[in-house]
Amino acid sequence: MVINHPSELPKAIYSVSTDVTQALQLGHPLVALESAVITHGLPYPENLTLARDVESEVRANRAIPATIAIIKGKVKVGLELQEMESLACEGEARKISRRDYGIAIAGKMNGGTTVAGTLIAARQVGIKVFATGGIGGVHRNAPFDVSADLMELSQSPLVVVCAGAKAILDLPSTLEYLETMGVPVIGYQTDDFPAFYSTSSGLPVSYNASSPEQIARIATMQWKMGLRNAVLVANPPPPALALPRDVVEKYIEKALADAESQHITGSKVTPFLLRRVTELSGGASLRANLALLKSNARLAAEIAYQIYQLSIKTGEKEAGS
Ligand code: PSU
Ligand code: MN
Repeated sequence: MVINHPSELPKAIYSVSTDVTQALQLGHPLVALESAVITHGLPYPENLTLARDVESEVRANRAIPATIAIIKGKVKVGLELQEMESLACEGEARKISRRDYGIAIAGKMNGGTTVAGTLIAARQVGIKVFATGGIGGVHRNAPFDVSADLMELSQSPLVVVCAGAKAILDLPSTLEYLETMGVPVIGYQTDDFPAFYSTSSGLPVSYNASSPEQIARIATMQWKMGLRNAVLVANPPPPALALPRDVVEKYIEKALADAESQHITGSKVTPFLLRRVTELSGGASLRANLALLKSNARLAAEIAYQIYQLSIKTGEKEAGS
């Protein structure tokens, strides 16, 4: 399905808020935000505060936020406060990756969209930039547990800002997979792929970009060529709140052992590991998590604004030639 205008989206499935529709029509900067972090990634009430804070962060940096979720079987792009509240505290929302869309819409469910789920809706609506915390990836010691996030990144023409991937994953295999699928991993002012809580995983990125403008140029050139893969931007967590790699590794090893002894499988693995690492580390990991989500929202808004500026310049050039 190729949508040229928000009004062409099937109304039985999509509901796009007024300010997002307006920004889409005017080509103004927009930042998509995921909601699995609200439903499955963070505890209540931090999840609700965070959901509101990231939206404010986007607005403060000259872009319109578009949090995406499924509410009573509709794909909502741009949530009302009350919808955010029900996702944050009701605890019945489904985790929405690609395979879950039909099930959740037909069943009139509520759902929090993962990176994969958010990418699907964002690209259909025409949003170009997306901020998240950490992407899914290849799991350790389970080579067939590969997050659908990776596949979706290979077929979604968006800039996705993350803090790398958590070291609960097999990070070298995750980066290999991204390379195979043609997804460039751009470090923001770094040569190292960050590991979510830690500023570095010790693994190299594809390129070190120094500014939001440079990232906007890279993405714009890919789109001009007609390439459909994402540009993954890896923004290290704020150093003041980042945790040392060896400390995080101890929590992860314990969490992985607990998952195994409790026979946790499938889509429950990631939320279980996230929760367990949070418990084991106390408040420190939660503080790092919240800070990096806001920092990613800010960088995403800056990139969206630069993409908008470039589109104006290109438009002027084309009109004048
Ligand atoms: N990693 C995190 N925090 C998260 C997630 C991953 O550090 O909240 C969530 C994201 O929504 C991501 C999803 O898209 O988990 C991946 O789940 P799975 O591995 O089941 O594909
Ligand atoms: Mn999985």
